[in-house]
Amino acid sequence: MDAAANAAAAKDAEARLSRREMLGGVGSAAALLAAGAVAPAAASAATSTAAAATPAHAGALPASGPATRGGQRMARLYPHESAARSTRDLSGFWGFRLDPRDEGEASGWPQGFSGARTIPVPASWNELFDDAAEYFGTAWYQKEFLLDPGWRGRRVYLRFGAASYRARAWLNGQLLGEHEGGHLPFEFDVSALVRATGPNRLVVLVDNAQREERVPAASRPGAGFNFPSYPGVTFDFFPYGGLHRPVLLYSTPATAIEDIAVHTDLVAGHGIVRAGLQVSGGWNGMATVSVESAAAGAVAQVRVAVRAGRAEAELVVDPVRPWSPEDPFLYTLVVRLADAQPDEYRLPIGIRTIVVDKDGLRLNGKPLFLAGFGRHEDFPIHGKGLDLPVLVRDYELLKWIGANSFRTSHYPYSDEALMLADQYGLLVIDESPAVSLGFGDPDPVIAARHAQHARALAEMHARDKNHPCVIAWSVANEPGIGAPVGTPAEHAALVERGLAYFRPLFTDMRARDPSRPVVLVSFGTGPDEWSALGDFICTNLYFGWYVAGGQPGEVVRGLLEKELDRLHAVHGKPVMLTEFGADTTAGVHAEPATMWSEEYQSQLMELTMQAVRARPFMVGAHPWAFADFRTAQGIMRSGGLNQKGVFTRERQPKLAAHTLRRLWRA
Ligand code: GCB
Repeated sequence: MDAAANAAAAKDAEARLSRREMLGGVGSAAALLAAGAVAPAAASAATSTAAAATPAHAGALPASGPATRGGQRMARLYPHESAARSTRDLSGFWGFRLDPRDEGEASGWPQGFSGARTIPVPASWNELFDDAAEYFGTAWYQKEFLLDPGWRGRRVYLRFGAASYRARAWLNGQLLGEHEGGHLPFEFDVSALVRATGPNRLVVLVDNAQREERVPAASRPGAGFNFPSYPGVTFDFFPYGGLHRPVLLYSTPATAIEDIAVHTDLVAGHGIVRAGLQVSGGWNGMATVSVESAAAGAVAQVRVAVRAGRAEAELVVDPVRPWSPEDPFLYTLVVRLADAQPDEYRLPIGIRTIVVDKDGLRLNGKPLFLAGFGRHEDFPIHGKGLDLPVLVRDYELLKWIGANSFRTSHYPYSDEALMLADQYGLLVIDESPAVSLGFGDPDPVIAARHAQHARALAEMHARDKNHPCVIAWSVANEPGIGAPVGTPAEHAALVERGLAYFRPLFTDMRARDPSRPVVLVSFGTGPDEWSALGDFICTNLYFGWYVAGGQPGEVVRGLLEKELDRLHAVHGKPVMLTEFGADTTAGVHAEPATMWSEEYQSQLMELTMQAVRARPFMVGAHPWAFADFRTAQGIMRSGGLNQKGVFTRERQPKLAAHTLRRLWRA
């Protein structure tokens, strides 16, 4: 890096640091030094594998970690309906009560509580009730339901799509278990507790306390902030609380298909589908596995022997209609067990390959450039609650603008978001909830985050592994040294600490899934050593905003080009610009363009896309962000909104949307 780029990078680091302080994320220098640079115990023994991803060759079921924990089962197969399975959605009105003194459990609320008001599920509580607008503690939900008479004698499961952040559930007064992590599903086997006649009462405690050991994390208590924000979080989005995704009841036969792991390949013009199966209770018997299309019925079929609950099937689909953004064709993989009560599971699949090597990304053997956005699950009133109309509108707008992809910044999105992306042919970088990790924090805090982060990655993979839309896993967004620039030795120790943290996460993710690239999304001067763990380099650069804001286009362009070239030279891997942008208040215009105006954002998009497209090693560019979104209040976020959206929060285009549409649809 030459002197000018070096200075710019240092400025970027500084700007990031003070921005993070503004968001409440950086501990005091004294605390950071006191914390030392010791790696979390679990991390220290691991090694890294940074091999480029190749198409998978195994259909074997990946080890996704313990199937049950704290009474809950890891949610793997989505409860799609079939001839043998039914699903009931408990979405709707529930009873709700805040518990600011945390007295509910001791006061018998698990049996059912009085004083409830009505809340919709799914939704966040924060934009519904004024007294809950800034409420980040414990709240209680309850709902009564009757069991479908046809479900008697069958296995019955209860599945929560997501509860932010920790949930504990009781059915008819009996504790089912507990789950931590706000963005992934969990389920309970309720067969023994559910009443066949009379009402069943479901009670759920949802705790959304902002704590520094959670992922993502609250800011460190007592840390010295330059620009406090409220609430004090380390990340730039609002920490909404609630049952954010549907709560489903589903039933299966006694012997059930518990997991399927599909890998697809394209060889000499035909499709290969490999499926690893897992059946409950160590079952032995025969299974039929077929690939069906709506028009042609079964296009491939095999019978396999299931031994001790495991089997692998390989099917050849010829001719094949590969899945791609231009033609997102979905087959259905159907698995049937030859049992007295035959289970049947129907899984939508797309047959495609994704490969990264030093020359770039290839989908189905063809060069791929990712044009799209970082997004958020965020909408007025719903908060982070699943909103199907918004989902459809967002994907329509992605198609309108000519995008082919998005990143689930900064946490796994809903099941529904991925199912719909499969249908729309949108390519997804699936990101874990580990945003803004700081490595200057004390050992026990980092160790707790590491354990939670590892679980979230296992759960994300277990849930999302079969979606053709998911083309890469993002382990984290913008982890930082988390300390003001210290001596080189202090800096090096923190870099090492981060490496010891990340290496085992990369190793585990690659072991689970050799078929997809694994990346880490870095920023400006985020340590190159961490980015190097990824199969391609992902970087967030805000030249023209946090660095060189308002300066002439040539200055911004020069800084950007230098940093992209530097990253490519250092890593020798393809590079993706995963974020760039400028806050823009819709309706503010300026000629010549100035910061915050629609013209400024539009010009920044255009010059950035030109610089990116002129570099063959660039595999994508995602402007930040798709739409304006709610975040913590502070002096850098007018109206409590991040306004870097190319669309407003209500999904109306700013000038930059038309510019990108022109560039991306050309
Ligand atoms: C980033 C973060 C994103 C922020 C964005 C911003 O680098 O990844 O979460 O919202 O910058 O607008 O500052």
